Amino acid sequence: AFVENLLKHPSFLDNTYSTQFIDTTPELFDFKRRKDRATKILRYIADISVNGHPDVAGRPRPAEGAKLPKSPDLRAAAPADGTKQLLDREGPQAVADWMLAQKQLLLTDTTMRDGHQSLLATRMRTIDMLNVADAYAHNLPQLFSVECWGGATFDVAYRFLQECPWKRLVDLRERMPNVMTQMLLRASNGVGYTNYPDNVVEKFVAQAAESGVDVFRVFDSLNWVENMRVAMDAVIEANKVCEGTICYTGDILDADRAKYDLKYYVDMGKDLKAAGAHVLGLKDMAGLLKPASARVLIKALKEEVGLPIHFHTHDTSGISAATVLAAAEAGVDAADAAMDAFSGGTSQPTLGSIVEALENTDRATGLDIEAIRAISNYWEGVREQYAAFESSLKAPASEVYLHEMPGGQFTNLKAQARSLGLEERWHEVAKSYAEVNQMFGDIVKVTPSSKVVGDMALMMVTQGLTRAEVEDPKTDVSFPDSVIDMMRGNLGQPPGGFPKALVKKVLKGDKPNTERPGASLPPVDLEAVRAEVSAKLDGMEIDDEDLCGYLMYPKVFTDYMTRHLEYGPVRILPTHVYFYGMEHGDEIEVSLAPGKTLNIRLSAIGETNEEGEVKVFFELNGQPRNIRVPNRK
Ligand code: BTN
Ligand code: 3PY
Ligand code: ZN
Repeated sequence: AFVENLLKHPSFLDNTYSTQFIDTTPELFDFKRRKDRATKILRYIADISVNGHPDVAGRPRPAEGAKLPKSPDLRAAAPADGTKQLLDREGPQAVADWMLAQKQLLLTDTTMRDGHQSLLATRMRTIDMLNVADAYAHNLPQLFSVECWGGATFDVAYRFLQECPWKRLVDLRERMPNVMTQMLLRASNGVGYTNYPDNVVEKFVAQAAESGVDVFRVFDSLNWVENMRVAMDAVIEANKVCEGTICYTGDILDADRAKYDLKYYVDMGKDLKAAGAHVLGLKDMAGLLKPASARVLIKALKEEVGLPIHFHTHDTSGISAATVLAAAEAGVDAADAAMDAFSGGTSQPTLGSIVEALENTDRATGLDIEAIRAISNYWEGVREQYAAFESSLKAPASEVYLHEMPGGQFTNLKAQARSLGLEERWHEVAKSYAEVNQMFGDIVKVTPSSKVVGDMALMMVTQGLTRAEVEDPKTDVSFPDSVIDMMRGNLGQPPGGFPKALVKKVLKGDKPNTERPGASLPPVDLEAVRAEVSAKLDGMEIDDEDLCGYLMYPKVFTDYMTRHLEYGPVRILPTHVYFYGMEHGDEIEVSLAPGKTLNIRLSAIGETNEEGEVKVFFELNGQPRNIRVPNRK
């Protein structure tokens, strides 16, 4: 729909083609359209080559002469049937039953979602995923699932990568027809940071299911099952796998953290089962679950809940693989890991090493270790291209047990601290984060509640405020908006509620809402919103995927679309060109559609003229093309 409407867009109508001519000459239609998209892409390359990409300015570059990632060889003639066929033929309950009947530890590969979210600020582009998707389908058909969507990837795709997250999903689904795709869904917070109206959550889940998500890991950032039902019901309604998820915090073996004890987790597991979960997710977003605690927790959940259990953790501490192995011994059904080159640190434990560790045991995974190594080698080449987004965590750190920051937040918060001039005081920020958690009543910290704790911690360090001062009714404190919002109840309620005295101080006596936030949010008139977005974008047709993008992130979506009209489908560019442009003599081949390739050669970059513009000289499929772009340097 989008491409048709590009033709109605003023920037298209402005140029020399006659619309009359196109209308009456259908065979030329496709040619003009392609030519127009090619021009837009040349404009993007010209702009980046002259001005650089703002996101990588001043950041480390890929190593000189780094070899470009090469897709692994396919080790089978066709993708063998996998979990996707089981789901499509027999439904989500059959998947859950099948999981319980398996002896091997089932594995989910998180590289395409949490791996790069936790290591590279979520910046991995779709093209780098698609170039290895065939290898996953052909060479690793025994994977339980590939986590490749949701969490932070949704808004980062639009916001920073100038690509449509839905297109990513549809394309990956097509290239991996045999393995279930998996997404991370923040329950009523969708893939955003705020509670959406129920009908928005329902619409989003239905669309995600239709566009290609098979397994939905649904969690709530305060572990409030009440606030997970709308999302879970929508997944069940779509006949997809509903992984109702417990977020793990504290330590069940530590008597000082009795709020989150074994009984708490078992009760929550039972509640999630009663709410219709097919699979029980255990999401250890900060990597706090220790091996000894995992043995106890997994055993109890297996015995008392009875659902198959899917365990997710992070390696910030450096011992997460030990926890996965302990969980495997205790009978966990499935676990998450990242391909070796995207594992460790704030990411997941190492997939290849878990496979090796379980070889010749009764939990052996059945995955082909040579295939894993080849795929990891590919990812190694990909990671090099994103050197600009590497974080500064040089070694595992037991400090994670102090601050309890989620892996996905750690690098972000560190970057935020750096931008506030607090880089040297990072360990203070970490301490403050822990203190804020206690002040908030010891809550689960995961998007979006983790962001609230982070905002407060940064503010306290910046302003030199102590916990005692913040809590003292006589000291004036101007709280961050996110803190006020959470204390109002807009993210829901933690177990036991927020501390009353703090709520009173933050809300200056206003009464908080302790009901489920969605209960008081009026439904959105979806067709009215569709018309509104369309009007903002010159009458462009807005399909359901676009509508869902707008519903989650109105400004991010319209900004994306506006740039898309200017620069075209830049997702097809190789990553080094997307971030660094081209130099004279460089030549690339890109694919606009199957069988429609563009050969692009940059022949020269001219001088800046009096209007401050630079002429960039290209050859497009052998034909000279010049593009003028402003020099913004
Ligand atoms: C961004 O906006 O930060 C990411 C998308 C890329 C936008 C392109 S980069 C070249 C051109 N110059 C800009 O400032 N924006 C577009
Ligand atoms: C997210 O919500 O994006 C997370 O990764 C939480 O762990
Ligand atoms: Zn995670």
